[in-house]
Amino acid sequence: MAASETTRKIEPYTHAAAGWGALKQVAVHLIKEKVPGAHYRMLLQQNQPDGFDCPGCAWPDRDHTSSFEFCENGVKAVAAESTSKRATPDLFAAHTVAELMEQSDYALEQHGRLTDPLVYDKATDRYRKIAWSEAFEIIARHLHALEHPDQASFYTSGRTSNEAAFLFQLFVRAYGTNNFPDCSNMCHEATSRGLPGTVGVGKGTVTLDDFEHADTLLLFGQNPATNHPRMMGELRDCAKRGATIVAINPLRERGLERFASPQHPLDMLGLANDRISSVFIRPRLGGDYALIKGVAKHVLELDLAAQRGGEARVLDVDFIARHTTGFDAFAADLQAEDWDEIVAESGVPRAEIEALARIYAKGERVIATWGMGLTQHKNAVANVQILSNLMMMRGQIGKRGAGLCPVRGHSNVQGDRTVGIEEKPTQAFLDRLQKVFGFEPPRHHGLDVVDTINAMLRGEVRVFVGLGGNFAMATPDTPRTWEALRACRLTVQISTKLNRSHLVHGEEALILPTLGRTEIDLQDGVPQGGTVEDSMSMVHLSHGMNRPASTNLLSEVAIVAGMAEATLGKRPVDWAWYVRDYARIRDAIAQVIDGFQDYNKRVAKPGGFHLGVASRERVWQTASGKAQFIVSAIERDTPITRARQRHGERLMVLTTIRSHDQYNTTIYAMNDRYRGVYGQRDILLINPADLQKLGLRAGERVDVSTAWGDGIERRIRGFMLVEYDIPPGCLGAYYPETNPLVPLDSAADHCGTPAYKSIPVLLERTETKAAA
Ligand SMILES: Nc1nc2c(c(=O)[nH]1)N[C@H]1C(S)=C(S)[C@@H](COP(=O)(O)OP(=O)(O)OC[C@H]3O[C@@H](n4cnc5c(=O)[nH]c(N)nc54)[C@H](O)[C@@H]3O)O[C@H]1N2
Ligand SMILES: Nc1nc2c(c(=O)[nH]1)N[C@H]1C(S)=C(S)[C@@H](COP(=O)(O)OP(=O)(O)OC[C@H]3O[C@@H](n4cnc5c(=O)[nH]c(N)nc54)[C@H](O)[C@@H]3O)O[C@H]1N2
Ligand SMILES: [Mo]
Repeated sequence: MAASETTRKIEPYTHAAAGWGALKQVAVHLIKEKVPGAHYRMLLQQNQPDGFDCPGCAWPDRDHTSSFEFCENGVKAVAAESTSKRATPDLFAAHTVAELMEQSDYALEQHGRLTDPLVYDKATDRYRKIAWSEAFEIIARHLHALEHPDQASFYTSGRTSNEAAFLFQLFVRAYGTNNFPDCSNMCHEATSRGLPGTVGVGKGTVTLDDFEHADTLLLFGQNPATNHPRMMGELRDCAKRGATIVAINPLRERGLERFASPQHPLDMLGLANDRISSVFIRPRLGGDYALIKGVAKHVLELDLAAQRGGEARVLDVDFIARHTTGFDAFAADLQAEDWDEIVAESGVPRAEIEALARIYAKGERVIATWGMGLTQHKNAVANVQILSNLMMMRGQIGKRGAGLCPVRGHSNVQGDRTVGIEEKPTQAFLDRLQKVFGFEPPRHHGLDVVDTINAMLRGEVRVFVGLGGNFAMATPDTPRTWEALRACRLTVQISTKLNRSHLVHGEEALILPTLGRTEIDLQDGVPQGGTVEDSMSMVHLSHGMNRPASTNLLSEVAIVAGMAEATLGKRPVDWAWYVRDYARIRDAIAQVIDGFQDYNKRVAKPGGFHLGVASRERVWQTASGKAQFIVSAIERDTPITRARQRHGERLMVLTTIRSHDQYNTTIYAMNDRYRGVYGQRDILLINPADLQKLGLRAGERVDVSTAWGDGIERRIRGFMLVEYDIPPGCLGAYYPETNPLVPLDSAADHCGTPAYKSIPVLLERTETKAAA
């Protein structure tokens, strides 16, 4: 088991990120997953023009045709999928669900790939093999039995291809609901909802080419050496070119400081300067909004000073006049903001905020990137919008080498939204669906992730279908989410590997095993490709190369079509006809969604095509037709400030983050190399001053409970304290073990994302010695 693979230890990591350590880990993971030698060849095809798209992150591919871009965590993602281990019906015959529930999440995934469709048998508490046709009929029977289609909810995780996602939304809307919770609701939703208000499009405005021309990079709340390792190539090249790189992160992440590229021999030999960030700014958790506001305020002050001194303006007055509205109100709000408040709320000294403002103001071509550190807070939408405001002050949007760069998570999370996985579809999109397919789609908005859980708890959603993902573990308030799933009449999970969501199920339950992206998908004897859209709106085709893990797997496209046909017959389309050739689905997408004209032709070109983002061209699809400065305030009354009033200085704020050896809820191993944590995940990062203040010692075990004040006890037990360079009052721990602490109603304003990165908590020494 896990812990025996590496002994528990805490040992600070002193090398540059990546380097030899990364190469060594690749071998470790290929061997552990017993990846067949014949499959190694495919690693060279990862992100190559005629290869497959890495199922890891959404960072775009460099347009290189010969050299192989090495990525440790990409290899782990591929190794996890092309493992030779199998979770066959025998496994489920040998163990009841209750027994499997005793196994760790790590152990569950280690059973390997699912091989056959399975149905839950209540009498024996076991899953047993079932025919595909029978499985589809069970789904149809349940969907028909509902009084209203809104009593079913259809989740999508972001690995699903455009083709499968488009067919899924067509099926679900033809069935009659817009209930499309998706992983994006928990991820970059603040970006997708926040940016349309400022620049008109909920996507980033840069491409990789811009990184080659930027002179300044501001990296907010992301950990690329672990979560987007291929981004490190761009950061390294920018650093070598002399660009100024600023990391804004409460944790001093190793990979943001030093990085040795396995692509470059001098780096590997330690002969090159491996510095990444020139400046590190460390706000307290959730302090980014106040920090960015402070930077904007000082940019205004610098501009006034420049005017007084007769120097060149700091603001891009031409851009502001021609392209924006609302600047005066924004400027007035900045002027009225109090510096003491900014410093207190951000946790950053005024001198540092002013220094950051000077760096930003000096930059001719600035890119701002951001990850979950900005989007998983109560004020996440305000975070994204004020960053957009800041960039607009100097016209840093829609010019070469500059722009907004949200760094998405799942490899096709952006594409899934583009092709219609959206619980709040526009009327224009629905009109097009209606016109092309001749049915009346539901017009009212559907449920997102948190809404779905609440509706299940109220008995209003009775059927759940998950196209990928691990809903039971990724979502907040774990005990309540489990109660919600268990209250369903039917839960269906379309998955590659066994996970907790298969074990926390409804009265009836199905597991439908699917092909992964690395596998050959044959339809009518012809290999099919699937398309994905990366974080920079590049759409490309991906072809699997490995033999499928089992002969009884169906592609996601075929599974969606199977459910649709069993439920709706040939209405509104002949589903099987689409399955025979995915190019037909792409033609349908092109008819419904702008930007996809000649889809098949354009995607056949190596590297694919850019989907076009209006804001990148300085075309503003907002209400005013201009980019809009949005005024918002530092919030003074939040769940955290209220908890602090109740608990005083004992109150701590917890952020939940990814280790280096996990992919979301999939745990590859128990280590977090760059943070120096080995053989364990039940740890809590804490500042030494807080240990002293709370009368605790490093190495001791504590219980963590949420200070929410709603009478519900939310507690995790026996977490070991690890002294760490993290701002006072802040704690860090791994997701998903910490999800029981996140209240369902602790969600971001205007977008509903759970506030996974600012949980008010209290610590107590764990009572029993047994936990250690
Ligand atoms: N190997 C691997 N790759 C992945 C994933 C994975 O699990 N493993 N997950 C994928 C997915 S779905 C996603 S969304 C991305 C996630 O990629 P990231 O956004 O990098 O993910 P996280 O680990 O959640 O945390 C991000 C960083 O935010 C910082 N942070 C926490 N709170 C705050 C805050 O209040 N302010 C600021 N400024 N920073 C803060 C943390 O210290 C951490 O460095 O990665 C994707 N890629
Ligand atoms: N506390 C806390 N919670 C969080 C976060 C956090 O930072 N902190 N991050 C949130 C974020 S950003 C996200 S994106 C969500 C992630 O939420 P999800 O996307 O729901 O979770 P994953 O862990 O990525 O899903 C893993 C499962 O997907 C299945 N799978 C893998 N590949 C495929 C495939 O090709 N097809 C199909 N059908 N199934 C496949 C496997 O069975 C695997 O067990 O979690 C969120 N939850
Ligand atoms: Mo994500």
